[in-house]
Amino acid sequence: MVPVLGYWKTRALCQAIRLMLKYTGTEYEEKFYPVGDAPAYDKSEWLSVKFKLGLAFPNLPYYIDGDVKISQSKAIMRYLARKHDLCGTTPEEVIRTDMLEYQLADMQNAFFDVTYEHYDQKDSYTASLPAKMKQYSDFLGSRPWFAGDKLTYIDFLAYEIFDQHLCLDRTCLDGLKNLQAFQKRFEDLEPIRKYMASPDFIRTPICNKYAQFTIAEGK
Ligand SMILES: N[C@@H](CCC(=O)N[C@@H](CS)C(=O)NCC(=O)O)C(=O)O
Repeated sequence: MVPVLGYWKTRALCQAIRLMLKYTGTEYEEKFYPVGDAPAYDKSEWLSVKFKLGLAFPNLPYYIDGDVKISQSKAIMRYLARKHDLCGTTPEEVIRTDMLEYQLADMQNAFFDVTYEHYDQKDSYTASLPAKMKQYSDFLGSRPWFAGDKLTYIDFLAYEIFDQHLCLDRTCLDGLKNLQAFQKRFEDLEPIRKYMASPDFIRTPICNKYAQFTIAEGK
């Protein structure tokens, strides 16, 4: 049986996992849980199985690979990274991936806070982005990838979170040439290029139906 990835049919927390699965050529099945229309946003298909899948902490996304049952998006990414040698190896690389994982997770939470709960704060949020993005730019410096010379799982997360931010504010990487080059370098990875050109690729929506942000406002 191939592994199963369960999530909504959105990018949100799952897309970086999909990118890793496609990059590593992993065969998997994707289980998309539908969400009904407003005002009820019926999630009964997910809720009817949520506590029956054997997950210790039932949530979406989940990844079930035989006896291995994982929730928490970053734990799924680390599992795949260990399997496919996409972890940092030197102490410096490990510190860089650890630090960036938590930094990006904070940023992802802030993005969802604005897009789902406080869209009235969008302008102040986007105004704060140049300073935040400059920190990532300085951290990357002249390295090709965030850990150093080698691609790691953290690059999948960074690429995806930067791209989601570009959809919210297409100017947020302006002037940051190394981050723009990083995004392009990632998109040019052969399996990623193929995936993005395939009908399987989910470009939109980023957020679920009940978010206040819609992709129409992005690119
Ligand atoms: N920290 C968790 C957050 C998971 C989460 O909030 N999942 C949302 C989707 S973005 C959800 O709808 N979960 C289903 C549920 O709460 O039943 C992760 O990174 O996986």
